[in-house]
Amino acid sequence: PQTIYLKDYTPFGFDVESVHLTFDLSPNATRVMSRIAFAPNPEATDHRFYLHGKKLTLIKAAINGEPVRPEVTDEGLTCPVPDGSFIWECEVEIDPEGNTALEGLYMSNGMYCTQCEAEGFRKITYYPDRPDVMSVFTVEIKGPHPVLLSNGNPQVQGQGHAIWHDPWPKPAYLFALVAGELVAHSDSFTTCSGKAVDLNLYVRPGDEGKCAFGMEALKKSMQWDEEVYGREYDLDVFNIVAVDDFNMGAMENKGLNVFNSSAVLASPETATDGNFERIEAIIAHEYFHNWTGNRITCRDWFQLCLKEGLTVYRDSQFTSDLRSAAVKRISDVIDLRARQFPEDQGPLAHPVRPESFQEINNFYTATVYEKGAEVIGMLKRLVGDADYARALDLYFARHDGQACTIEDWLQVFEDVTDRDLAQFKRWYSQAGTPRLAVRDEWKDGTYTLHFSQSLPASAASPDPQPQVIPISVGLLDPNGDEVLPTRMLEMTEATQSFAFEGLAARPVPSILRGFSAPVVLDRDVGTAERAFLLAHDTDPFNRWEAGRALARETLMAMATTGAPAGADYLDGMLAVLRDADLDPAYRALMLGQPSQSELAAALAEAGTTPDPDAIWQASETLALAMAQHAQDVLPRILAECRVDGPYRPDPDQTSKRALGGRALSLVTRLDGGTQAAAQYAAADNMTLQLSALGCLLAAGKGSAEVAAFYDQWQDDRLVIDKWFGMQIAQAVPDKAATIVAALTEHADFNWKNPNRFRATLGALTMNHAGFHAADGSGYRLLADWLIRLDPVNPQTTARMCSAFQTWRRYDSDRQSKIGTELERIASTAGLSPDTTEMITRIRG
Ligand code: BAL
Ligand code: ZN
Repeated sequence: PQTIYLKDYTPFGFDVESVHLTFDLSPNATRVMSRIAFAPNPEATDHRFYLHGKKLTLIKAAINGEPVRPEVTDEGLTCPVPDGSFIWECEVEIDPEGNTALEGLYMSNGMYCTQCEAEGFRKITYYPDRPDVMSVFTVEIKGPHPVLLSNGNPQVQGQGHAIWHDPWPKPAYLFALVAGELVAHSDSFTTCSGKAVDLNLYVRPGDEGKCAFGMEALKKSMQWDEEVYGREYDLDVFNIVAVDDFNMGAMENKGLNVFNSSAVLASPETATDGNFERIEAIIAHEYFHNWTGNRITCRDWFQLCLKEGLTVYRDSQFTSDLRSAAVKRISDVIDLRARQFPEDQGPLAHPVRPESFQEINNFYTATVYEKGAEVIGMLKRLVGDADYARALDLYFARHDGQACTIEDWLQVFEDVTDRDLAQFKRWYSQAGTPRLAVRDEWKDGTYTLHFSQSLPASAASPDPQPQVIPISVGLLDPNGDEVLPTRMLEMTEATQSFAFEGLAARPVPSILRGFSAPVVLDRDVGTAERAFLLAHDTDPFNRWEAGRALARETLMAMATTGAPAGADYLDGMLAVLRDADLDPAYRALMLGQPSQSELAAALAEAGTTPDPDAIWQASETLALAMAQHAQDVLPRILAECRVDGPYRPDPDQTSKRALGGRALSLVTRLDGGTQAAAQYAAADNMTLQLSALGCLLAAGKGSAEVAAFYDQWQDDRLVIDKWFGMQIAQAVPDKAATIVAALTEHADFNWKNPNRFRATLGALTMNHAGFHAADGSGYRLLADWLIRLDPVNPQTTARMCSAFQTWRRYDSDRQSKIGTELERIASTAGLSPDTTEMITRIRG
């Protein structure tokens, strides 16, 4: 495979003035006719005419009406062209039904749909498939389907024929087409300037009852973007389509978002509170891309974080505004540590803006997305809210209609603030998670914090330099009262000290409040101080963090020395659980244990080889100890968390069910499942039904409920994904691979459907001790299935290879077993470039 470098960027030799596409749909022989107006790009020096194209059968081509015979390869074509402007016409044939990779134009349950980001458009027709080539598209669709959709506004809509015109210049990756027997859930939105926009959510017949929540989320997103970012919608219609077979969560195609059905369809009976919250966030994310991604796009794929980091940041602001900001922040940090930290600290580490890649699909990563969003959060913290708003206004005004870079993005902040952001830019160019060590000193009424930052050298950053780290700090006095409210320290040096004078007593510091930078904080803190912060910290994030650290430390001791559960942890948690003034969702997060994979990482960092079985056992033992410690209050908590009245996925009810779910899982450890079985039997919504099922399975019970659940939901594919996933999530370590193997024999294991594959094999990789079973059965099973899926769907295969990225943490026996599987995958004949790149990087 070829490596592409950021430094080699050159503009395309031609501008595309207009694109006219005609689709004659047929499952195995769709014809695509293109008529494209090219003109020499005055900013380019290389004027060779090259169009990308893959898996296309060229029928004919012409320039200015004269037939031509281009030179065609597997990747594209070249052709002599006249000087000046010219019209390119071309007809190709493609096979949507045979397209199992789900990239380009493909079929899902009889409907046609597309996925073009990043480089799928070249599987539809010959085109300069690069994000800096933007054009106005007109799309004509012919096919025997009641619904025929593309980007922009409809010009003609009739049976078997439609024409769509998108007036906004866009890159090809934002192209979309959908055709099928679909039904619409419709609504409308009036924008701030009084323009009416038709909103439609298209679904398969039978799914109409699962649209209302997504539609409300869309309207809230449209309103929020007007109010908070001053961004108004810019077409007459906004369409969303739900598709069952989809590699990603959703896609922001201009005016025609295509969604994985799991990211949009929801009803109280079939979706959990977590599903509803995720749907709200993804609808918002894709909608927000209309400005951050579509109106202003990326110059090249190295700049992916320009749109993704910013849009993730914007959707997190949206969720914080609609729901609890503290809960959202904590949830985001849990996710960052679970997905981004291992990436940043292992063989797949890359900068937020990578400088080279082989397969761009492998760079839709937690680093580009989530660390990319953290970087924007830091920038906002450094410049302040007012200057952030001014910089964003300037960004939209200056770059509307352009394909931009991170340099363009930082320049607007420099222009607005007169700050030099050269050092800040290292957050985009250096890979790895910085470690921030801190020690404190108390002398004569002055309290000093001495910080030092370090970043391990890596291939991407062989000579790492200090980064700008915003460190939010508050100080508490020994009574737990705040003596210094949150203040932001701006660290720019490798080592730097900050002094606080005039204090009556040595304070207790609360450092990195709100997780003000994506770093690992190293500080020797005693259990008593952690317990003090757990009880008193006024910063909700750091209060949670204190509990998390206590949990981590006690679990590490339990897993390595067999120590009993820590009393400070148990007492502190009990006090939190009892505190009815605290948001139940916040208490629920507090009660959650660090994941077993996070514990494995923490042990490895501390120089101890993690033992997955011992970690699993410690987690089980701690949960039982917590249940026993909280025994007296659990009935009251369960009663408090009962929700009367009809189900609503709003913050109030969701919060109660979150804490109720935690309480039930503790109670199940004491009563063996009596109350969980009762909740299962009485449940009238999926949140309660699924949480009860999970509790029963964790207790080694629930076989009757598993069978009943299947009988009840066998016709609902999204619920059956949960059925697969829950059995695997709750499998005990030594049975996990056997259970997964049995489930892959089930008639409903449609392994070509990415959701089902993820619900099964993906769930295995999340069951830490099960995946890392000492006999290697988990590794072998995953490798078997990755090898089978790769020729069918390289993108989903490559993504799941990251389950092996942490392999160097484990003992030599496990490393050897994983090494064998990596070798087996790598030596598979015809392995895709996607998977080849991932396995090569993971093996190092
Ligand atoms: N652009 C790919 C899907 C998303 O990030 O919204
Ligand atoms: Zn996105």
